[in-house]
Amino acid sequence: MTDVATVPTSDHDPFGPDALEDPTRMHAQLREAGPVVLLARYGVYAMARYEQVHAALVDWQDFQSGAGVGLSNFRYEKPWRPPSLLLEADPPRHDAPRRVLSGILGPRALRRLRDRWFAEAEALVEEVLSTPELDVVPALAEAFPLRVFPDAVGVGEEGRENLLPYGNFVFNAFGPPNSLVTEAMPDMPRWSEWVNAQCAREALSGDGFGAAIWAAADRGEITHDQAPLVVRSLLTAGVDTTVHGIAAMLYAFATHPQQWRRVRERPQLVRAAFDEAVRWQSPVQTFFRTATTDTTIGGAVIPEGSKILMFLGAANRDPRHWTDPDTFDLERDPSGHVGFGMGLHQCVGQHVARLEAEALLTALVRRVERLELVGSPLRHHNNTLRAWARLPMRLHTQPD
Ligand code: OVM
Repeated sequence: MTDVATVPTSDHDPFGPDALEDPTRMHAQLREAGPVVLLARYGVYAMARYEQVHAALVDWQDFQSGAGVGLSNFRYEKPWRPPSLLLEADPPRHDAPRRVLSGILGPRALRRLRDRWFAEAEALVEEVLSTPELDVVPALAEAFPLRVFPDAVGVGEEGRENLLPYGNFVFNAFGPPNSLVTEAMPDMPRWSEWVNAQCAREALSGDGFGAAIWAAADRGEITHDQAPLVVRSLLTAGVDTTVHGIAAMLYAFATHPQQWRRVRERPQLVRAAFDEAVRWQSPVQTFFRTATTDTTIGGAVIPEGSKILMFLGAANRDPRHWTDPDTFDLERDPSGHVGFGMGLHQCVGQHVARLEAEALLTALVRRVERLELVGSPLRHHNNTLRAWARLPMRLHTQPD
């Protein structure tokens, strides 16, 4: 006979306005409560400690994605859109689309974009500096990814304004059907139709990531039916995430002037800086998994079929794993953070995200002596994303 531990219960609503405004206290309480917690409000389990989150993310056999990585369980509920072949699939179905995208978005393939993106970043920073006081969310965090990423995919100019709201809706839709979801419902078909139309071969330029996905279908690496859904993954996951990752980094430096001086002294720190910002803010806060078997966590049995919420943001600040986790610090080695996930599903676009951030930060480091917050930052609430709506800053330039 073994004792079966009971799972602690929590009344926290991770998708309520208080937690979305600042999840820090909730994260600490969920980590303290135990290795796994029952979120009474939703009847789902949650893990907030690094050890358990990491272990579950790498264990795709026991913690599947195919029943959806949002609150909705695809075993019982019809998904609002055809499931992603990457995010919402398990091996073996997941593997061919993953292999194809890994090649197209891998470090080797991105080399041809590097010089162009660095030049684009310099041009944007130069433009922005003509107005030294401005909201860096639209001016930098949104403007840069929107300048380079849709071009790299091969999307036409018309209708690009649909990309951010569509992504924002998808990330909200991983949560419960609260007002963030229901209030956007009327607009969703318009965004969705435009995005789906851009996934067709005819809509894409001949030299981008999109065309490369269709070429992989021609080679038989995925089917022609799968190609538009793989393109859809790029357009869904590739914009809001990088926007909020870059915004997190700009906020981090504006609030840590000492760290800005450090990166200016040693520009080779730009890559670590982005990963440390991703660890510290965790632009993607949460994803669910579904237990494929009765599984024991910390002595408690989580029944087969249960949804389990992985708090990436809480794991990334777990003091059981990190020293001074709440400090944004370029001296630390942020590797092993779960801000891009971990295991089989770990962000396939992470090299794209890092290259965007590196290009923009390099241009800023060259020209900007100090980033100063000149007004109140304003959070953008999303059921999955930790995001900024507004970051008013003065960008102090080098006196010539
Ligand atoms: C996808 C997808 C959508 C949202 C997020 C994501 C972070 C992937 O459509 O594949 O990964």
